Amino acid sequence: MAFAVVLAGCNEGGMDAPSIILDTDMGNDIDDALALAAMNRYIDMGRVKVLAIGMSKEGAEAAEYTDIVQTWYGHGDIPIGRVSGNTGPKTTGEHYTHKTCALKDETGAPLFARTNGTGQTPPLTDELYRRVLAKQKDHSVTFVTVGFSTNMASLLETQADDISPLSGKELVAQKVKTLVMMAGNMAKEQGEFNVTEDIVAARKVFDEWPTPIVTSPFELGVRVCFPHERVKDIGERQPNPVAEGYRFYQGSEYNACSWDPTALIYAVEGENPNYYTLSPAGTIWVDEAGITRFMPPHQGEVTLRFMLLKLKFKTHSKRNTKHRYLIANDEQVAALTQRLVELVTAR
Ligand SMILES: [Ca+2]
Repeated sequence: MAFAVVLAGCNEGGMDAPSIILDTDMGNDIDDALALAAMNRYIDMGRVKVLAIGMSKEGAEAAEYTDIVQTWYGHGDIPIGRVSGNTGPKTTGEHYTHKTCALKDETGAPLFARTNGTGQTPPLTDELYRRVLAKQKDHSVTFVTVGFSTNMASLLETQADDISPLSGKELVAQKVKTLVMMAGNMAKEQGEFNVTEDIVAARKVFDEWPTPIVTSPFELGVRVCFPHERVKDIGERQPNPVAEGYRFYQGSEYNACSWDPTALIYAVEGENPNYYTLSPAGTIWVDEAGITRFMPPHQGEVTLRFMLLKLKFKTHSKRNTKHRYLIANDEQVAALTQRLVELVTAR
């Protein structure tokens, strides 16, 4: 079985399958569910190993809906964590997750199976992430966060315990290879949802996270739109919780902007020039209003914009210069959209 999985990965990508932790605000936008569907396809292809899935959204339905999707795709064994930290966003309420979880079959029983059952309380991501990270090889884990920075900021704050003698920051520095985020807007000085919902956490992560960071910014995902006419192709068996959630979210005529899957595709497939180009390495930081700015490496030419950025930048003492972001032209956006559709409608 392991041999077959390795072969499947080689056949398609010829690269080692990365180990990832997915952190999601499942339930706010439907693109988290599309990312989950794509992730499950990658698992089946042997392209990725998923260690844990954490919620950055409050409310029981985020984890319950994720459990339903994972169970449907045959990967309900991946541990799920609930939001940690006390600066998190208060974005509870009735969402597509709630409606999908409540669906019943003709006998009145829940329409979708759960692995973890209803009413169970998942562990906090602080504990789950520490436990998972402590068991991994050094510099082997890719964090993929497609929601708020809440859980990553909280993890950095954790202290040595019976799980690991390392602090959260030390554990991340030792075990994590890269943090891939859907966060920020690099094209305009405009707040982006994942950042503005928890500015304190986003500032902390961009300032203190000790590994390289690659972010897929707003202006990329807004151009990668899942075509609504393909929703019917999600899942070979009906009903499918991603398709049901999609219809509950904005109706069946909506072409879903797919910010989150772009980050996931990068995390799994790496630097694929068919889909995107990476910016040079520099420093991304977040101001008090949640605006993200990129400080490019100094390459000799001192422009007025560079000088202004440097003045603002001086107020920041932490200087991780290994931040990059994804850029895509129209051809790359078309290829990325096609890839997303292939992944989400594959079974
Ligand atoms: Ca999201």
